[in-house]
Amino acid sequence: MTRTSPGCFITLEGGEGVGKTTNLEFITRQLDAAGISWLATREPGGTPLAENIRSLLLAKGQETPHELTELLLMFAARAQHLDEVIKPALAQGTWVVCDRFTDATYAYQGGGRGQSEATIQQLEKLVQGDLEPDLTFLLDMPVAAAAERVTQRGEQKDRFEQEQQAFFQRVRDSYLNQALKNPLRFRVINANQPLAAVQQDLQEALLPTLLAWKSRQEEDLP
Ligand code: Z5A
Repeated sequence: MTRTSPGCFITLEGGEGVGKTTNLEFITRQLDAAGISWLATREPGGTPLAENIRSLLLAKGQETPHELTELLLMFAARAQHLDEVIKPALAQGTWVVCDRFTDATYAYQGGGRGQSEATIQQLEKLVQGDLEPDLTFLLDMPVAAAAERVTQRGEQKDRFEQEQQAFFQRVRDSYLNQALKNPLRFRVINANQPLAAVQQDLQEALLPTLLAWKSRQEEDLP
């Protein structure tokens, strides 16, 4: 009997402007080269309903969401995204590469806004059960240098991007703390170097997961 190995769930994390979007494309090119089927997605978002929630969250509207409202909307979008996209893809053996996931909630709503870790953990358990990424790349760089990249990009800033440097410093500290607590899942990548060097580091960090998955797949062959 042939079994399909479940796909691998990879997330990219980091503060604004650290290069998540740029490097997500790089990772999917590596997966193509390895002959692996993949799906790229993002949070908040990834389904029509969750993308609508994203618009509500990022808009600089007349009514600023209460901090708990913001937290609940993040998990509401995530619940939809998991059921509609992430879980079905993983079950079929497709790799899912996601631009941000729950570590962003701990960093932004926890570290940034001050929501308690216990509250976030409760929602995480409710929405995800035991599901968590297999591998998380934390693209890390000083807050001021990342802000400079965002400014140079020249796009209008969304509601989060308008926050002050102190907010983003708390976000960065929270991410680094999470990486320290979860060394098996996190790979911290120095994002404050030329793109080619960042991508060299990413490629090396991805390789063991790729090889392990391939060998599991070979074991599953009839
Ligand atoms: N959020 C939250 O609060 N809670 C949650 O649970 C989740 C999210 C899931 C939207 O996320 C907001 O949602 C986010 C947190 C919140 N707000 N913030 N801040 P997002 O991921 O869509 O937004 P973002 O972080 O602002 O993404 P971004 O601005 O698109 O940045 P990026 O994807 O990390 O960077 P990039 O677009 O790939 O690169 C930025 C620029 O730098 C670009 O011009 C690149 O060409 C350039 N770049 C990239 N790498 C390099 C290197 N190595 N050298 C030089 N230049 C580079």
